[in-house]
Amino acid sequence: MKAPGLLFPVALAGLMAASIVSAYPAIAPPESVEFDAGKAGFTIKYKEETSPYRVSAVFLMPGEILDVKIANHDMGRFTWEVPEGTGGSDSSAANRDSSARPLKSWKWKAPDSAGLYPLRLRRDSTDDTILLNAFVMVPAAEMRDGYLRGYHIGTYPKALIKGLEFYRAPSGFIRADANSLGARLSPHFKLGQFLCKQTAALPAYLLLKERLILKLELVLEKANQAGYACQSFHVMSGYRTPFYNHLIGNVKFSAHQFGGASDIFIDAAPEDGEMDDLNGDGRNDGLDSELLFKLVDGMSVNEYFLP
Ligand SMILES: [Ca+2]
Ligand SMILES: [Ca+2]
Repeated sequence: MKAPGLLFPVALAGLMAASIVSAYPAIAPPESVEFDAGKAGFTIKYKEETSPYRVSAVFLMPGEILDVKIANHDMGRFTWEVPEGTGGSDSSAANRDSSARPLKSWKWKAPDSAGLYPLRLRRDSTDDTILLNAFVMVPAAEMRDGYLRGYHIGTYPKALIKGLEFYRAPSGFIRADANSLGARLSPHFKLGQFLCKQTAALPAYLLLKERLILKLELVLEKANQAGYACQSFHVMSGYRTPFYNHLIGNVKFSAHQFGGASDIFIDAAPEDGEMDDLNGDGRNDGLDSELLFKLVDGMSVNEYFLP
């Protein structure tokens, strides 16, 4: 999971082991912005995910129908906002609030053209809002000889690895261009942090699983609770194209190639592109990544990913 020759990143992939976080050595954080987990006062469900975050992301194929539900009970009325001209006639009819009972679910049809479409769900009584950034992907069917619109991706296996759905060959890719690089996927992570490190001009294309971003937010919150003040992680390796993975000498298919893994470290004090000295021993090394690793390893995947 780790790229060779790099500084002890912590790999976050697949499922995390269950058990409870115990005590970790905490160092006094430098003067910094207080960490805000970025949660709205309600929780939404979409695809297989559950998110309480004021900014969330979903990746869709053109024409795909997105279902968004409020997970909580008795929250009153919500206002659902979609970009003008999107939604489709069917979905707008389904979303019309004509009954006395407040709506708890909405549908949105992804437009045919790839891009970023901000969807908003606002709780009328409190103005709490979740911005759900919907990324409509470019179909993988457009790939020719391992290239998608000039970007080198390589080839995915046709069969599922170990029979797992997680490793299904992608049906589409997220487009990252100058406008969407800075787009937020969650309160503390942006699309541009997950690009493959291969040298290429924009637009680039990538894969991400919604679940990975939610996990990263959870780990980030735990890290802050443990005393490691940071507003995001340094993502050393996010998405890897099969082409790049092969280039760096990794011949096996890994979760990185399916957008389901990232190698991370804390780089906040100082923010210098290198992992921080978390245990305060004057060195940035494996002992520091071990602290972060313990945090990830000790987390339960059930905390709120499951209903
Ligand atoms: Ca640093
Ligand atoms: Ca250290």
